[in-house]
Amino acid sequence: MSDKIVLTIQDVSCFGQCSLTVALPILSAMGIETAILPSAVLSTHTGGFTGYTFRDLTDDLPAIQAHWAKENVSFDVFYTGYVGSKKQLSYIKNLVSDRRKPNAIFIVDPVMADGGKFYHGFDEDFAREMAAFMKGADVILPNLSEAAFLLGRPYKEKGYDKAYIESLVRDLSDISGGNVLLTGVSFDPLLLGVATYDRKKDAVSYCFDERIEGNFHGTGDVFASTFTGAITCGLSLEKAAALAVSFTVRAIKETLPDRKKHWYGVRFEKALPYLVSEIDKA
Ligand code: PXL
Repeated sequence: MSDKIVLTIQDVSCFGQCSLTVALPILSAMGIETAILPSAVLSTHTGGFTGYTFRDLTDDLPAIQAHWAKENVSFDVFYTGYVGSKKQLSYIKNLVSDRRKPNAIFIVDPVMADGGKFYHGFDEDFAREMAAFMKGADVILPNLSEAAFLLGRPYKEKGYDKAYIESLVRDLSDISGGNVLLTGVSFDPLLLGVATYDRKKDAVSYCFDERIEGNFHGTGDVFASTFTGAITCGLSLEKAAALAVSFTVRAIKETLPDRKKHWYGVRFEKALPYLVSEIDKA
């Protein structure tokens, strides 16, 4: 079991099973001490609800960082997700370099888009800032839409080949300087998964599982949290990607019987015993 401390930076969507309400239970179930830095507090996530509240916490960040510095609080792993403002990106960058332990790992999920469209409140300008923010990240976890916006290229949902995916992951890695997990990749209508680029080995590998038709909100956060936990526990890049894929698929399957009513997220909680047993075996 890992004795590393993860700091995850993303919003609190009070209702809706995403961001911190997903990351914290997943990392805790994996036995990992997890500190949180909420980037914003929303009454719900923005994917399908209307009229949600949004409190931006950007201005709280410098004081939180200063207090942690005074208390000598530092972290082994940083995992960033949904970040509410451009100004916050520069505060977070500063915090990561200030509060890192030697050999700390920096994981960035550049949450901003899906299905070829930006989430509410994000635009090309934010994508440019996010690309700059990712420099120096050890691992980045974009989906295909985020990859397209980060590289300023048209979004391709399907009809691509391995050469296209491999040029995307290599170009993304040139932006960050680290490893890349590109999610939502599919070469076969029955399979969906992730392309992993290991920069040191200059090698691309793939991990697929069954494709379950439809859009499941919050699965990017389930995936990124599981991956972060697995890396923190010492799994290799490929094994961490494979565990994140299989746990995400299980979380989706738990939701299927109740899908209409439970449209806003996935019932990942029901799949946590599987995650615990897999991480115990690893
Ligand atoms: O799951 C990504 C996410 C996180 N946080 C908020 C969101 C979304 C996606 O829509 O709206 C607030």
